[in-house]
Parts: sequence; C-alpha cells; structure tokens
Amino acid sequence: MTAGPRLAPAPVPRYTRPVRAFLGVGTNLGDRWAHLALAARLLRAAPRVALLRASRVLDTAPLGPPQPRFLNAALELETGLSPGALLALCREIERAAHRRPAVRWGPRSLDLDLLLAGDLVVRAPGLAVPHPGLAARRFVLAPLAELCPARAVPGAGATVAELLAAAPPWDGRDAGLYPA
Ligand code: A4P
Ligand code: MG
Repeated sequence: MTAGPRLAPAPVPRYTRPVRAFLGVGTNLGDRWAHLALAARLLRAAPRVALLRASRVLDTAPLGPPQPRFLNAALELETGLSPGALLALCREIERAAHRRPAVRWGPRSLDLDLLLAGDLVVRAPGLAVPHPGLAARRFVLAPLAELCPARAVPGAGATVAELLAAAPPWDGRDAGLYPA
C-alpha cells in the first residue's frame, strides 16, 4: 500500500489585513517608567507594527494580592500581525523587560495585554480577544477610553466609555505623560 500525501497542519496565520489594535500596559516591579519606555521602543522597532498613540500613565492600586502599586497605560497600534503573532510579540517584549513567570495577578515588571484587535473576536486556547478582563477593570478601561471612547467592544454590546462608566470604582490617579 502506498502512503497518501501527508497533509501539513493548517498554518497559524501570522499576517492579516492591517487592523487597529490596542494594548494594555502594566508594571509594578523595578524601574516602572523604564519598562513603559522599553515597551514603546520595542513596538516601534517591530516589523508590521506602527505605534500610533499612547494614553497618559495612571498610578493604580493593585487588583489581586497585596503588592506594589501599578503604572498602567494603553497603546494604539496599526498592525498587519495576526492576533496570535501580536500576542507572541508582546510576550517577547515582556521577556526583554526580564519578566519571570509569576503567580496569577502577582507583581510583574511588564505585562502587555492585547485588549482589542479591530472587530475581531477570538476565543482560542491561550488567546482571548477582546481581553476577558477588559469590562471589569478601570485600570484598563480608563487609559483605553482616553484613546478610543466611542469604539464598540465586540461581544460586549457597549462602547469603551460605556464600560468605563459601569466599571467598579477604583483608586487610580494621573501620573503623567507616557515616556517616549
Ligand atoms: N492570554 C489570552 N488572551 C490574552 C490577551 N488578549 N492578552 C493568555 C494577553 N494575554 C492573553 O497572561 C496569562 C495568559 O493569558 C498568557 O499565557 C496568554 O497566553 P499573563 O499576562 O502571563 O498572566 P497574568 O497577567 O498573571 O494573568 P491575567 O489573568 O492575564 O492577569 P492580568 O489580567 O494581566 O492582570 N492591578 C493593577 N492596578 N494594574 C494591573 O495592570 N494587572 C494584573 C494582572 C493584576 N492586578 C493589576 C494589574
Ligand atoms: Mg496579562
């Protein structure tokens, strides 16, 4: 019996037509301002990514176990990377900031979450877009609302500004401009 042609596994798409994507940035270990700057620098250097805008930086009380306060911000990109490839880039940038695997919701030198990617809704192992924590977290929604208040959040039936208005209260204050 002759073996039939072997089917290659379906390739994971790396590129899509360019979409507007938004990242959440969080840091509460080490030189937090340097980690924010590093994230922007490495995104600017990445192929198929244009960093368009950054929100202001917020100083926020930690959600989760007791730990130092966070700096949080949001970044707006135009990218031809698929959501999976963009998340892989985020992980690479986190490693560049010496992020070590840590406890869930624990302290981290740099956390980059993919919040929104165009109108895409993805629910796959290891990749959920829009980010599942989006609607409940003011430290994510407040910087995002600065960039795109009227944007509809796919699957939520609400805009970013509407989700922010409905989110639980929090302890957060303006900390200044996103570092260049
Ligand atoms: N993953 C799936 N979809 C995504 C996505 N859209 N963006 C997977 C990012 N990651 C996504 O992520 C855990 C896994 O989620 C990854 O393997 C990835 O494949 P992680 O960042 O390594 O783990 P984590 O951050 O410890 O868990 P989690 O649930 O993502 O926590 P969050 O949501 O990142 O929250 N308090 C304040 N004030 N500010 C903060 O920024 N952040 C956290 C962490 C806790 N408390 C905070 C803050
Ligand atoms: Mg995360």
